[in-house]
Amino acid sequence: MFKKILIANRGEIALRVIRTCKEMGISTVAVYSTADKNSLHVRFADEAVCIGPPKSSDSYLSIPRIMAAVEITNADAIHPGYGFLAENADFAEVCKEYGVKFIGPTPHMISMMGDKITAKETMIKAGVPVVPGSGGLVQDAAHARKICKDIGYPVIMKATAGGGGKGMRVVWHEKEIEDLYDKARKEAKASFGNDGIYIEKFIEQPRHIEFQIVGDQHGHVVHLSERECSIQRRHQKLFEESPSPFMDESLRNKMGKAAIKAGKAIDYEGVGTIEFLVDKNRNFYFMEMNTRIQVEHPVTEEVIDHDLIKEQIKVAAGIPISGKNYYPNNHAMECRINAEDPYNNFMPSPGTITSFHSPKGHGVRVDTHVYAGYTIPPYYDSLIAKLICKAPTREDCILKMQRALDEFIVEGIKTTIPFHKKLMQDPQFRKGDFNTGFLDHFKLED
Ligand code: MV4
Repeated sequence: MFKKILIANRGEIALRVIRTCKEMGISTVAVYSTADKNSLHVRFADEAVCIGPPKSSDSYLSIPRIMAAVEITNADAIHPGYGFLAENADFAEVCKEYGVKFIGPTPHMISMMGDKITAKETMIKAGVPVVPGSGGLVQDAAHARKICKDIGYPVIMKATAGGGGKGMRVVWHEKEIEDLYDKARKEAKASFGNDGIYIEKFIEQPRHIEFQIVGDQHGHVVHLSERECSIQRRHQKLFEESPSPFMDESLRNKMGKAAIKAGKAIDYEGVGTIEFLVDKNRNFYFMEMNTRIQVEHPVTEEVIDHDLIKEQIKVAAGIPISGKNYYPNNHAMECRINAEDPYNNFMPSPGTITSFHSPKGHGVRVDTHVYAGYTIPPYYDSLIAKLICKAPTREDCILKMQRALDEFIVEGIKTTIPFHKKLMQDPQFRKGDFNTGFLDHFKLED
């Protein structure tokens, strides 16, 4: 087992990893930018190294600075958390060359799944259902026109280097092709330095349902059931739950089998997520694979009663997993509490938290790095807390979440708490009747 893990991240996930390391008897090293010198991850780690100024590119995204921190502290493994360098194949490669274990998959697995065309090709070969499409790069506008005609409108253009919504264009009519192909390419080039585009049939009003998987170094891949993540705004998830209200035993078995196939196709090592689009007729399609621990992992932890960070560290150390799948034993939900103003287009609201009281009681969990007096720096993402509730049924879970949201006091900044209170009261939401288009028509005020 590792003796010392360096956490190449900040905020709640850095704290989350430190907690599990402590419970496993592993020493911890925090790294931090000057903007984070008063952060709890710095305080609770056994050692802390300042790695640079606030700008991410000069601190949390700087591979040389992080490797320098590894060098001076003698850490034998790195946990990347999510975001920053978590899905950077070059970073995983540097770790390898350096002889420090990157807690996650190999550089090859990261780069294969990072390129969305390669990911889709891999899944087609493995027999995982994917959205019908171009099956490779679009050569030019004339080629795009032919593909669209073959697939049938509407179609969606996506960046092969993308993911998470950037550079996507939905095409409803032939006359839009030239213009939207050009826009998609330019946006992809500007965002990812790669203008490769592919085309798929556009699935209307799908649900986003993802499967958590774990693979070990001995060829076992299992699934830990699904999370429903359809409540998103501009590709930012705001709320997740498990089980999905849309799920039934037959669909879970089919999707679970497909998720395991996807993991086995690349001999996956680590925790990962297989994202699916699911249409109203319960057809499901592989969309992307995330090769990291995700923000919403606590939802799965609560429904299956296992520590996913511990699983990650164990498989990275070469310990085999049990080989069996896990199924939800209860219902769990996560509300993302962001420092954003839900009444004003979710505008970021950094600043000093003047008072903070987090909800408590049975079945209530709050993962956060903030406290009264803490100043949220403007340089990083706006997630300040994750409120996770669990209960025997979805109905009970909603009631518990409402109670917990009512107890949550955050003063001095704007937060997404009012949004979640309204969401919990929505009749369609309460029925479980929603899809990825839900927030397009959601009104906070009236
Ligand atoms: C799609 C789609 C419909 N059809 N692909 C959005 C994020 C990126 N990962 C892929 N996305 C979508 N891809 C096809 N072929 C609809 C979306 C989509 C979406 C997906 C998941 C969650 C929220 C979404 C919101 C808008 C569009």
